Amino acid sequence: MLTRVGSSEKNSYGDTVAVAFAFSPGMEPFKHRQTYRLDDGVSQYLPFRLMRNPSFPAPTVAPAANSYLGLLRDVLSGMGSLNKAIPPRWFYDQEGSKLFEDITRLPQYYPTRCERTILSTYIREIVPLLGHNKVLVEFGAGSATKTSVLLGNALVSEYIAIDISGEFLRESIASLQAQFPHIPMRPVEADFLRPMELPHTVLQRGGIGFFPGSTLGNLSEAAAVNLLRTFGDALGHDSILLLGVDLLKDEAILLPAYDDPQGVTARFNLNLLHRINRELGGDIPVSAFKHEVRWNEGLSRIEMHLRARYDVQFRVADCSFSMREGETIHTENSYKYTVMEYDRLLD
Ligand code: AVI
Repeated sequence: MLTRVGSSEKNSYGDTVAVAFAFSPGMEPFKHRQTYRLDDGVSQYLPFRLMRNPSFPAPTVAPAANSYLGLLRDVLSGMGSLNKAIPPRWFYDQEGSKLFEDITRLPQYYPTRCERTILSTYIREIVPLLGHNKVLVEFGAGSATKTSVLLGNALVSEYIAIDISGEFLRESIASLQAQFPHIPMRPVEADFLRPMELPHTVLQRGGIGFFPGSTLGNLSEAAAVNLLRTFGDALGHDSILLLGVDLLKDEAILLPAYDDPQGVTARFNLNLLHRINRELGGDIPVSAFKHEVRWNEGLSRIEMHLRARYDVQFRVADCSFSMREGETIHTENSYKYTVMEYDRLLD
């Protein structure tokens, strides 16, 4: 069932959902909210939020792309820690981006399907809220498959697609451009987690930030709040953010979504080791590792790890590492929010 969540409706967990808030001007970026969610009976639902942004200064820091040094720093520091971990943004090289697209088509991976349904069902209601002739800015655009729903219905003056995986992004934008030849499009290879300066047209005309896919859920709460502030800064005065976040649901739905029997998510996770070998001259024996998914109830998050099947030693960029059987490299968190927690995050 699709619902627009009003200010006093109950969700299936019984808590009240509030959608309109007033913040101190200039203190918090996003003021007015509207939520759309999908509840298909097995608590598979996911909201979109529309938020309006009051006045904000624009930062001047340049974006950092998918750099060798960034990968080297994160791998050496993450592998040198007591609890080994590598940030999930390094999943998305050309191969990883393709594997992620395969994940989004898996029957077990519900978020992409749910979001598309919400967007296309409510597009007539969403479009007037977006205004006219603003610049659409998608953060982490990837294959930009949901964007065509917005581009085909909203009146936007330009489309800027930001993604860390440049080659993959350029290919996706080329096919989107063929579909919408009248809309100027700009692919920008950048890490949207860093403060960024967007083309001046965004500040002139106002921006519509588009951040679907529940990528916000891959960040800790503090990092998620920082990111929303970064978006507010980059989009500037009188902008809007359309945001998709996955909600808490049953473990029986969550686990197969991240550990599909077809092994696609396992290949996605293990590709990180192949990438390290390829790009940092590593000799990690990839077959010594297996994909592991855990539901961390206390922290309300899915965790992905790479578990050593046996004691293993390897080198990366002339540094030696050893891991004991059963030891893991923590590669991703995917937080699942209740509507109340999500609202608190936005507050
Ligand atoms: C990109 N991100 C929101 C996905 C998620 O669901 O956390 C990444 C992913 N990892 C495994 N499957 C999908």
